[in-house]
Amino acid sequence: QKIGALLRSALAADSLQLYFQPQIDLHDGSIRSCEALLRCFDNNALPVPPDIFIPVAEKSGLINRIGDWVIEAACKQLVAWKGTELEKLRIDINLSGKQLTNQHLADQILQTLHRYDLLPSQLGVELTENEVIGGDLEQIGQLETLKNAGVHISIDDFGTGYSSLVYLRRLPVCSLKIDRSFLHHAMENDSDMAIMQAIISVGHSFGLSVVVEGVETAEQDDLVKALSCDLAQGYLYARPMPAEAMPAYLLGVT
Ligand code: G
Ligand code: G
Ligand code: MN
Ligand code: NA
Repeated sequence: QKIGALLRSALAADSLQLYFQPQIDLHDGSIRSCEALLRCFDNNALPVPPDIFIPVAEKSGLINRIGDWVIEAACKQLVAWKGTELEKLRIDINLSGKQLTNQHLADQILQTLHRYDLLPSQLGVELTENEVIGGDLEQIGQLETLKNAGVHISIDDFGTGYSSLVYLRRLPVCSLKIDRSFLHHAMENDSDMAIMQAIISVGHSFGLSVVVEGVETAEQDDLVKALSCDLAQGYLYARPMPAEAMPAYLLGVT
């Protein structure tokens, strides 16, 4: 209830914020995309973790308004980056499965992009495996609409859900993001290592790019390169940061 009220007042005051975490291309070190991560601050300006407020938002139905806010905020950020060194950066937002039950979501996203004079390829969406699999044909049709228009579609936390490989083949998807728990344990656990290798190999054979999450150490960076992952995200390269910090980060990298 307290968190519900906090979210409502944050929406009213427009005080939610997007943080951005760069994705590193492991082939050439370039950065062409970043994940947008929502931040909500309490009355003492302390961050409330999304793992806490997203489930509250989903239960209370606020997720639709919050989701709309995120779509708008990502588009505004892309506009703000126009004409700067960040203008080629794609922003990937997280979608909650609940949002896909809105039959107009895909059209709404495409219209918002159009209204801001942006290309669909400047935006990506991430959904977890179960949110995509659990969806009916209508919902998968919406993802298809987005993908056909050029929006990048990623399956988030891949490996933790229940998708069969046959199913994966039919889904409108561009990338798989391997859940960070696998990399975390891969160093000491052979079966986690085997799962990572399997995901990468399946992803590649379906023509998908494979993103590994949670790279924190140089050893893990070596490993994911050796396993021929395509992209990586993690604290080793950059923590999620406010938009203001992005230009300096990219300047330091390139
Ligand atoms: O940094 P991190 O603590 O931001 O994110 C924790 C979880 O919250 C992740 O699983 C992420 O997918 C989810 N999350 C972050 N931002 C958003 C958002 O804008 N919408 C939704 N639905 N989930 C988000
Ligand atoms: O579920 P999703 O992939 O959307 O969640 C992204 C979450 O992972 C965010 O909470 C983000 O802050 C977190 N994250 C990003 N990089 C790392 C990392 O290297 N280590 C850990 N532990 N968390 C990370
Ligand atoms: Mn994500
Ligand atoms: Na994830």
